[in-house]
Amino acid sequence: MRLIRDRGHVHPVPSEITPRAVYEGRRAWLQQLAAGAVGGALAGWAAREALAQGTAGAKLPAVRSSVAGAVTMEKPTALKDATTYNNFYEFGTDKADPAAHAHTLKTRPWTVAVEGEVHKPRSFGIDELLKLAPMEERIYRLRCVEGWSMVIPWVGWSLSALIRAVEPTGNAKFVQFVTLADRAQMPGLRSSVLDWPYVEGLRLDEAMHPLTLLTFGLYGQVLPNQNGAPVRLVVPWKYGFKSGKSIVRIRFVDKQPPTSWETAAPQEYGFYSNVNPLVDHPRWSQATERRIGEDGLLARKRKTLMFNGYEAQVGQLYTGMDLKKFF
Ligand SMILES: Nc1nc2c(c(=O)[nH]1)N[C@H]1C(S)=C(S)[C@@H](COP(=O)(O)O)O[C@H]1N2
Ligand SMILES: [Mo]
Repeated sequence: MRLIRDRGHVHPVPSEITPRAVYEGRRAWLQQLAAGAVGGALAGWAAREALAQGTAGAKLPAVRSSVAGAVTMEKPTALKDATTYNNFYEFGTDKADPAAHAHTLKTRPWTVAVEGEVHKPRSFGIDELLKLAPMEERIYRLRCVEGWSMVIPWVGWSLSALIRAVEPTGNAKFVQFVTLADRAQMPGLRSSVLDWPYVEGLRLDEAMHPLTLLTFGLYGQVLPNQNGAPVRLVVPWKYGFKSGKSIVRIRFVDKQPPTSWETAAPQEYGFYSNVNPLVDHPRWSQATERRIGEDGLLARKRKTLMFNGYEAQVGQLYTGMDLKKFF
């Protein structure tokens, strides 16, 4: 700080003092800003900044989707259930583990490398992905192979937008999704339940289907870490494990790629894994499901629907296929 001397006294330069009123006003303003009470441009700036940082709870605005089948009228599962009852084995195998441990996941900076059989391979920063296509709200049923389901308002855009941007070559027949595997951030990697990184895959036409959602949020907010921040897939007509979380690489390939669950137990988990009440898991029936939030003595089990209720939209992808063989 510069000082002025006058008649033996030493003062700071007036311009370098923050007057008390200004200081206090600023503090009040920051508090208001944090509380979301400041309207207009400043709040807009704060919201964009929170979104850019991937801050938990940051607003992720979206428009209602017009894609056929994208919005089920079923009652959404409570946000609390959707964010505390999770499968994300990189953070432990207990349903409560991801919510308890995923705070160590660093979601910025984040890049997704897109490579393989494409004319325009490139890396996307998460900020570029957030702007690549308009965010849509999709209210999807998600059914886990374990026999429970949820209804979640996801936020994202059709993966087809990204696929078009990188221009697959004629050799691209499948898409592989590779997710983060970092021991420093993910305590669950010490366990060998699965081969890490967690990998998943789709046939190219499944990946191009408008219902296949590259997902950045739920309930109008940035994805909580335990739900696969900062970017995951949601494929609503397949068992939940096809929807890989915290994706870092998307690879276009000519042959059906290995997937973590098929590698771990090929007789139990096939590549397709379409929700199908007619094909039982070798150790349990797939005919019914328990809707999370409807538990309790009086809760009735729901009948599991073919393709999880999305048959009208996706059934034609599988015409002529023996779905007992390609399970
Ligand atoms: N990387 C990764 N992605 C994953 C998993 C996982 O263990 N690791 N579990 C899958 C399973 S089995 C399910 S049911 C869904 C659960 O998503 P949710 O917790 O957001 O509901 O995530 C899938 N994606
Ligand atoms: Mo699952």
